[in-house]
Amino acid sequence: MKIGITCYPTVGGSGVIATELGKALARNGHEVHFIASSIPYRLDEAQDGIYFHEVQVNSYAVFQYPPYDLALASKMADVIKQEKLDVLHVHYAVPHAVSAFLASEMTAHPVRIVTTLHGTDITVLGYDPSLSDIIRFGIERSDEVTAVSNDLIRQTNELLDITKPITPVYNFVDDSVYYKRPDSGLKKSLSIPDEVPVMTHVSNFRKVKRVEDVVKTFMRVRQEMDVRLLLIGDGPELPVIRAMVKQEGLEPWVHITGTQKRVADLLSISDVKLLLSSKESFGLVLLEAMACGVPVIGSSAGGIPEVIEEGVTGYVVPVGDTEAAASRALHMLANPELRKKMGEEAVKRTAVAFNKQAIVDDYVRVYQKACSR
Ligand code: GMT
Repeated sequence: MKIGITCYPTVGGSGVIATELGKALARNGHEVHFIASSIPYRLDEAQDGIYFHEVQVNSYAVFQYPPYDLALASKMADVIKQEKLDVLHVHYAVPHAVSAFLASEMTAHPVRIVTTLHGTDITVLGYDPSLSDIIRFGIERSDEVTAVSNDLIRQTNELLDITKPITPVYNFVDDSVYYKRPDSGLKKSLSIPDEVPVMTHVSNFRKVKRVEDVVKTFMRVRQEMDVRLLLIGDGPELPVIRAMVKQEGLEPWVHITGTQKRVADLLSISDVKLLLSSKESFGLVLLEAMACGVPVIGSSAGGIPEVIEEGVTGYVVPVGDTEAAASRALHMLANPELRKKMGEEAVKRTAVAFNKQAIVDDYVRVYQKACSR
């Protein structure tokens, strides 16, 4: 098949999934055309069967805002015509599904539109009455729609009153990147003694991630045992978290690493991973940790309970309940055998329930269904 893929190219779960999916599709013999405003972050190596079409957004004086959605639609229409795409798979309903609809109207070639919902387009923008009609339009004009968790489907139906069936297709993790690696001196380089356990959080430090709850959980655990905290990633809340760490006098025990390419190495020296968000349609970072053999503690938000098998690969705690998160973390960290067992179960679960090839095949079935219409 000839497949176009549009995603946000920046660091973030939706871009990671879109890019890894495109790479896997090309390896399986499909021709994949990425259409985005810059080369997606994970598309760092040349690969047969992969093409990139850059969307250039010009900023003319008459425009108050650069017209990304129109430039994207216009580029999509060009690529559909030139490459005779069978499917255009867009990640995010707004603006991408709407641009895709516009592009398909601009060309006579019968391309099928597949839209994947990742979360923020529904759980944040869906609450904005000025946007809900256009999000619904983007979804309803797509030939097939998928969402990354059952909870996201429930929220989409509830918030937007959607009647169109939405297929759940979970996220996956690449186990050739995310696996438990031997510690080649990383703990030492961070001045963390071998026997001291490590708690880790990875995110884009947006408000919804509630990183202050991670720090509070860590402080509570620290009252009982020696432990370190790794904060990986960057985003608007990082200065607030940095200030909190300083004010609480936690600097010697908290390592703020910023955005990292060596996430799998950092996860491999971690003993527990925390994701305590108020909204989270899936939580790809949980899967990345689980694949590295790290048990996880997540909040009960959105799709997180679909990722964690309660009591087997980690624990789910109510949003905002840092006492519960700390008690679960202490229970795990004080029982190395339990922690190890949960880590092993986590690796198994990622390989079975979130298997990359199986999920890539699920997407191909969705494309075939769209094309058979
Ligand atoms: O979490 C973010 O802020 C980034 C966002 C994105 O666009 O990458 O993540 C969303 O999509 C990921 C991939 O499907 C999911 O794993 C995240 O849970 C989801 N984020 C939210 O729902 C807040």
